[in-house]
Amino acid sequence: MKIDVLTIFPEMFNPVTTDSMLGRAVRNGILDIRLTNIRDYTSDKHNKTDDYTFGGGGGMVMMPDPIFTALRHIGAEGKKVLYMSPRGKILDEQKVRELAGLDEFVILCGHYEGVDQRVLDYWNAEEVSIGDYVLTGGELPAMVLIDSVARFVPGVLGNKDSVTDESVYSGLLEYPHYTQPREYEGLQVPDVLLSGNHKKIDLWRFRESLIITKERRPDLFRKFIGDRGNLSKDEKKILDELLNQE
Ligand code: 4FV
Repeated sequence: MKIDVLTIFPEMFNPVTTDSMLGRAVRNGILDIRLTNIRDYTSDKHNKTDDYTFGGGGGMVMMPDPIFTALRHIGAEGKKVLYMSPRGKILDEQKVRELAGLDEFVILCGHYEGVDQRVLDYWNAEEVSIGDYVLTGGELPAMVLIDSVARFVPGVLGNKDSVTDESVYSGLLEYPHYTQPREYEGLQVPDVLLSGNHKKIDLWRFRESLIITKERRPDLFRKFIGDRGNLSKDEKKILDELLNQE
């Protein structure tokens, strides 16, 4: 998978392109993350990328020319161009899977008040948000998006990890995890996890996910209840017990 990133701070992406699983995927050629510094495509001696917003009200806006020039230089015509923005649809599993199915796409990272609207209109940029808050730049949101999408690219995750096992992608929040030692400062690991009884372990995990989801994300819980079609008899029993506690 090839991901082009347009940014004025390419060095921010060093951890993503060199460390951890993503860094290994880049070294192995599974991921090709290409960074383009918008500032390299400015036309003035001060490498100006932004100017005051028309209409007043303060704030700076990234000018169209350097971005248009950079997009043309990387051959963005005909490719999906994403713009990281609080105005966008919140990144979710559906969008992550959609992007993971592409051979390549482009991410534009804004700063200040954002980019000139003509960039978004002309390049038919799709605005994507990572949450309802405002950051200083689009780089961190871009890294979040790259990380979430890359996990679906074959070979990026180690054999021990599986993207399809993630509870959040099953509609529930993740159950609690424990590891060595079995006892730590008097704190125990739940016995069921040490029992070797995988059916009991799976049901324990399912119940824990239900409880956590019901408490923290009632929206997801309601949606899960509505879609309970493919639950096993035992799972349905656990869910009914939880619902009867209300
Ligand atoms: C953002 C978000 C975000 C707003 C102005 C970059 C900043 C600056 N991007 N999800 N929340 N972007 O705050 O994606 O252009």
